Amino acid sequence: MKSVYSPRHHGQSGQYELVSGAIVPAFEKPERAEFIRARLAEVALGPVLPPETHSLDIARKVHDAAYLSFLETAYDQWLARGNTGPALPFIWPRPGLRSDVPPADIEGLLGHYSFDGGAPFVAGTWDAVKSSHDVALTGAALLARDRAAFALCRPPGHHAGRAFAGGYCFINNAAVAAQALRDAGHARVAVLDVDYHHGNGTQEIFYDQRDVLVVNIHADPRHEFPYFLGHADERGAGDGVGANLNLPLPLGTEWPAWHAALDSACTAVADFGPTALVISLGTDTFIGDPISQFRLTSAHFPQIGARIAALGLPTLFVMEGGYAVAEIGVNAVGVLEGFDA
Ligand code: Q9C
Ligand code: ZN
Repeated sequence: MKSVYSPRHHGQSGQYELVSGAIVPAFEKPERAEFIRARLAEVALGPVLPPETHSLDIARKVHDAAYLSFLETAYDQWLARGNTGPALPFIWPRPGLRSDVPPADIEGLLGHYSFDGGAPFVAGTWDAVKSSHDVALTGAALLARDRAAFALCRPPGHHAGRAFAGGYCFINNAAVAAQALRDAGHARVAVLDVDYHHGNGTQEIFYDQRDVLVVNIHADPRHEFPYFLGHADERGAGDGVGANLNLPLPLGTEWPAWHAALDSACTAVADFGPTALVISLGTDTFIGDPISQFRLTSAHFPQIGARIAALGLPTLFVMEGGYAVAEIGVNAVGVLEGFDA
């Protein structure tokens, strides 16, 4: 299997985040992608290609144009205001406040275009975000000839919605890839999200569409981030009713229950009848993950790949979360090896 990788991901670095009331070093850090790249080489999975530069035309179909412009200019606006360091929001327009009038000041705009404080901007953020988007689109294009490909995206994307960042995500790389596959002629595309956290952004983007099935296996949002989306009763809206499936699982979930959910998810994908599949690949389901509470071991990840391969679909793997850095390469590449086996 070919992979796509860009060193420009390093632009998103040097961050801190707020966890349980304390400022701690960011979990979403450059080493993540480097450990995966090293493991790709170690097992000789296949060629690692640089991304082609793509326009934002496809991204504009899944994100608001004004939001994309905000992402591109946010850090310059932060500096122009006289601020320094990472740009982070501190106020959000929850119901009861006005969200229909975008603020003119970057301090307000950060809250307008985010749902948490987990997507910080630094000088290299836009370049990294754009490269991650290019990695996803280059991976999607490989499916014209190849059975599968791996987009080593960083920063991740599945928490980013049509007009909001959050949860370490800015552009929704998996959604952009799914849209590219639609545009390339696939009448129905499925997105299967196996990251520990619910992919609220991907769900929101495609919620009222019947041409893109979105299936999530994730920690029950009553107990885990992103808390405010990802319940089992969210089945899609309008034309999209029936084209969204959430399989929330309790904290502490081990392989047998997780694998049963994967089997249900794969049955739903097969029943939908897609001609292409995008996997939002998070390895934060791993027992050693520092911010997550499922209990998969490294031996389980190849079995995930094997079950996905049994669907027999052209498949693009898009990297999402996974914060046990020392094991992220073995776990993520393990899924790909299991698929290829
Ligand atoms: N107590 C992805 O996996 N912060 N995003 C959690 C921990 C948000 C995860 C704080 C986690 C976002 C792509
Ligand atoms: Zn995650």
